This record gives sequence, C-alpha cells and structure tokens, in this order.
Amino acid sequence: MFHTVLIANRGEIACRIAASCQRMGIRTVMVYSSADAQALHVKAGDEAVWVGEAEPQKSYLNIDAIIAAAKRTGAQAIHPGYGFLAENAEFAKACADNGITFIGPPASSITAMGNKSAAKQLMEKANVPLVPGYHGDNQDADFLHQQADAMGYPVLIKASAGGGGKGMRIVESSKQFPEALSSCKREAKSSFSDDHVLLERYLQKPRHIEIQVFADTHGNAVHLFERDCSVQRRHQKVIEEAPAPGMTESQRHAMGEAAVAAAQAVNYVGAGTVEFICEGDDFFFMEMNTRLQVEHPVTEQITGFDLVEWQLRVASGQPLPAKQEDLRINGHAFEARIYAENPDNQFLPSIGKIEQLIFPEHVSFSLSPIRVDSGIRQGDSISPFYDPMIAKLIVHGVDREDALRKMQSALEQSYIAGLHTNLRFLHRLASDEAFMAGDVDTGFIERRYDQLFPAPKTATTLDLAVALAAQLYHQGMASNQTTTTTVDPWDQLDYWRGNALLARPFVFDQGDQSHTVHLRHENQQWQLQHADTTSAFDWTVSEQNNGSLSVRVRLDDQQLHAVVYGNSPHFEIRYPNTQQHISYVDPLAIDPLQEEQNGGGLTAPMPGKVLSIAVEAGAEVEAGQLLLVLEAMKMEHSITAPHAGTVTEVFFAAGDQVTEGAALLAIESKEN
Ligand code: MV4
Repeated sequence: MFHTVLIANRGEIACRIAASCQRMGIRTVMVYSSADAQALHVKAGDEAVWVGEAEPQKSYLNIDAIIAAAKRTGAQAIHPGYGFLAENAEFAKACADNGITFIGPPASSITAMGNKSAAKQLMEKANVPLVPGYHGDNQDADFLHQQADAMGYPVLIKASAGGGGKGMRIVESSKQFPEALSSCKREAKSSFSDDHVLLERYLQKPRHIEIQVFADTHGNAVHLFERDCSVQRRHQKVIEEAPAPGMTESQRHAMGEAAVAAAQAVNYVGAGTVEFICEGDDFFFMEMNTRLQVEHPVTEQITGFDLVEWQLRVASGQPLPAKQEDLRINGHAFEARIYAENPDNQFLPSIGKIEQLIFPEHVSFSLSPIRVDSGIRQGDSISPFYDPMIAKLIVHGVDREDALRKMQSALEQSYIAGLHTNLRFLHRLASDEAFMAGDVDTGFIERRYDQLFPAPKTATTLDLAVALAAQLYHQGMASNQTTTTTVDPWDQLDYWRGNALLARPFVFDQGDQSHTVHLRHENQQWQLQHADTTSAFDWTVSEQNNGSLSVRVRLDDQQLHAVVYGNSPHFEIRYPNTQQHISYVDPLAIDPLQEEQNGGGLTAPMPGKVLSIAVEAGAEVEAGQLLLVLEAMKMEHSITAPHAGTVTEVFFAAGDQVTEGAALLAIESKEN
C-alpha cells in the first residue's frame, strides 16, 4: 500500500478521499489554488501544496504543477477525484511517465471510452446492448439521412466526442434531418473540435440507470449493483438512489453482467460506472464514466464497502476485497445534492458567503444512516470559479420508504442562509407523491413541474402569529408569560408602558406582499389583530440545539407548532409539509431598497463578470444611462442609472467577478 497519496482535487471529493486515506494510515498531500488557501480540504490532509491561480486551468488542471507537487512531497500515487483531471488520459500518462501511480484506469481505457462512437463499436463486439442506430465511420450526409429514414423517427443525432447532453439533436421527421445534422456537426466542431456524429433511435422518457463496476490487476471484475439517477435537470443529477425502484433480480443480473463485460472489453482497472438508458425491460449502453462518481456514496451505503479504499487497494496492486457472490444489497440509500443555486430563478448559481449552515446530526464520509459529505463550513464562500455544490446529503434505510422518510426529515432539519440554495426544492422533490411511488424517469422534473414549483401562498394570520412570536423572542419575549422583570420594560415594552390600550403595529414582508398586525395587551391578555379580526394570542418560543426556534402559538381556539429557522429579520417558518418566508420590517432599520432609490448602491442582479464600465467616478449621469455591462450565464446584462446623479464610486474593474447582490457603483442623487 502507498505511504503517501496526493489528492489532485478540491472541496468535498478531496475531503472524502482524505478521510479514507486517514482510516488506512496513508499520508495525504492536498493541493490548492489561490482561491482555496483557507478551504476546508487544505486542512483535511497532512500537507498542502499551492498549485496555481484560481482559474482551474492554472491550478487544478495544471498537470505540470500537480506532478511537480507529487514529486516534491514524495507522493507515490495521485487520486484525481472527479471532475478536473479524473478522465484525462494525458494526465494518467504523465503520472506513469513520472513513476507515479494514477489512481484510476489505464490511459488506454479512458481513451477507448472517451469517443462515444468508437466505444459503442467496442460494446457491440462485447455483446453489450446498444440503442438501435448507426455508430460507424461513414459520415456522408446522404448516407446518414438514409440510415435515419431506415431507423424510423424520432432519431437522435449525437456528437461522438460529446457527453452529458452536449451536442445532441432530436429529429422528429425526415424533412428536418439535413438541417439538424449540419447544426449538430457545427456545434460538435466548435465544442469538441470533432464533428463526427452517431445516430440512435430516440427514447422519449428513458430511465437513467448506471452500474458501479470495479476491476483489479489480477483479472477480477465485479459490479456493485445499480444506481437510479433518472431525476435530472439539464443533465445535472439532483437526487440519486440505490437500488433502482422496481428493478427485478433478473434485470439487475443482466445489467450487471453487461456492465462487467463493458469494463472487460476495455481492459478496465479500478472504479468505473457504466451508464444505461432503460425503457420497460430493455436497457441500452450509453457511456462509461472512467472515474469514481459524485453519487458513489449510495453504493457504499447499500454494499457496506468504502469505494475509495477499494480504489487505493486496486491501484496498489491488491486484489478486489470481495467476489461477486459475496456482494449483497442491504436496504436503500438516497443522495441529494445541495447546491448554491436559485430554483426560482432558472437555477442560476448563487455565489457568496454561507452565513448559516445547519444539518441534522450526521457522520461525514463514512457509512451512516444520515451522512453529510461536504467540503464547506459555515462562514465559507461559494466562489464563482468552481462547482457550486455545498454538500451531499446521504441517507440509508431498511427499505425505500424508510430511507425516503429519513431524507425528508433530514432536509427538514437542514438550513442554509446567506445565499440561495435548492434545499426546499429537494424537500419538495423528496416529498412528491410520484417520486415517493418510484415513478421516475428523465422527464420527471418537467412532468411534475406544477407540484415542484407551487405558487407562493399568501401568509395566513397564523403564519403572521408565528413570525411575530419569533420576532418577539428576538426582542426578549420568549412567551406571553414573559414578565417585565426578565425584560427591561423601557427597552422592550415602551409601547405598553402605562397604557394598556395602546396597540403596537408590526409589519412583515412576505413575497411581494406586506402585512401589518397589531399586538395589544389588555386585561392581562395579549391580543393580535390582523385585517378585521382580533384574537387572543399566546406564544411560547424555545431555542433548539441547532439554533432553530420551536414556536407554539394560540389564536383563540387554534393552536399551531412550527419550527423557525433564520435570524431576525428573515424567518423561514417550517410546518410538516410546507414553509413560509416572512421578514420583519424594522421601522428603525434603513431599507436598502429605499437607500438605492435615494442614491445608494447599484447591485449585481446575479453572479457574473464585469464586461465593461461606461462611466467613471465623478461622471454626471441621466436616468436610464448605461453604467456597466455584466456578463452572467453567457448573457449580457446592462446596468443603467435608476435616476440622475453623480457617480461617486465604481467598485469593480472590467474583468472582475462579482457576486450576486454585490454593490457595483454608487450614485449620489441630484435632489439630495
Ligand atoms: C438518449 C436519450 C434518448 N434516446 N439517447 C443524455 C446525455 C447522454 N449521456 C445521453 N442522453 C440521452 N441519450 C437516446 N437514443 C435521452 C438522453 C437523455 C438523458 C439520458 C440520461 C439521463 C438524463 C437524460 C436527460 C435527457 C436526455
């Protein structure tokens, strides 16, 4: 076994690999970029080496710097993790050339699976089922058109060098074929410098089922069953599970054998995943990922094995730790990927600081009923340079229902503040009826759109009572029993001092609505007035271990319990099945929006890069005048002056990355 391993990655996967190395007594060398000097993964190892600037090309993809770091620290092996250099044959070769073990398959296996057409030709020879289609070398447009006509529409044109959904065209009819072919080839040429395509019969809503395989250098190869990763959006997996719902033992056996045959056909060594698309009982080879995958934990949870440990053993020349007949599925596991993104704004990445990070009690990087794998701490920032994944929440139960209940409850006990996340979306997904029934395929999110994106509900009086209770707790009044001896009456109760009849208004914002309730203390009783109704109001708030508030309210004869996350003024009220976001409007606080209208800052509507700046400090501008152009999500956004005034400061230069909400410039209003 190796004594030192260099981990050529960052974040969650770097921490994950380091954890297995530590359990095995292996010394670890971490690498980091300028953006990651303070990152968690840097501290997860025994040593860390700076490998370049923040841009991946200059650091985590910098082959020379990484090989040099391995040599300098005496690392005998390099684990590439996933992403970055994990499926880079050139890197695997550079390791070999320098006498360092690449913890992954041989460069030849990576290359063989890298080209989709060539891989499919190999798979055909190995009797691995393929979607009916043409994946040969003839690229003549008329020939391909004839092939498509013979196959029957709809037909899918795929770039051979593509993958992950890039370079694909669905063709509905023969008439559309020539234009679709040339446009697909144009895209393939510009994206992959290779315009070779293949044709396949198009399956409308297949399931994505992948098989985890492992092979060693002694000729052994096994599969560790399947994962169902059908729930995706734009080819990004959202929630994965193992085993696949509804999978029969015979289908599992057939797919497992096909996956092992696929691996053996390219002389595979190490961990790999063979992806299939499935329709009814049919399954078809799609591609093989020649790396450990993000979702590997669900396989660990159901098999009981540490797959990183298996990788290290295989790479050091040991045989696989188990034979096929020793492998069993135990229970059911789910993984939900928690991302810094905004589901209510096209899932755009949300970058910035994680002000609060709350998870249920859990274990990280090892088998556990509730497992959270993450490379991020509270207080860290999600940077625009890398993948915005915050954490993976992984659960294990005795069966699917049990595991799903654990997932729902774990999501209910998680809370992240400071940026947008998909946490609530994940909870809606995990609680969705069709998802609970296991009715998943690649069209799932689209089909369940209305359920997954419900219209926001107007706050009820009870919601406002909960928000008010949380706000009163924040002001020192944990319950209606709180006596004035525990709270400074001058500070907290000035509105009621000496005048029991005075009602105090509280304003709350919810969505784009504003609500006012009045709180009154009369005849030893608290009353809450909202709209035309006045009710007797009792509240009891207690802080829980994770910082959330347990809130009980009573309005006349209605009682309600809610858990409130967040800090005043922003509250997320959670009930068993829904939640409500309500913000207290502090009459004394300065409203940043009002500030802006009065000539304060102008902020970035989304994370992006400053393309150009049209004004400089001191410039006089008219309302509507162009100030700055921001590039975000491949689109240009013009930032214009909201009113006439003088530019007092410009906070960024062209080329700078900006976070969502960052102040870009300041304008002093003319009137002020
Ligand atoms: C397909 C298909 C339907 N028919 N091939 C998308 C990414 C790439 N790995 C293969 N993909 C697909 N290939 C045929 N012949 C549908 C998809 C597909 C898909 C596959 C797996 C998971 C999610 C998907 C979402 C949309 C389309």
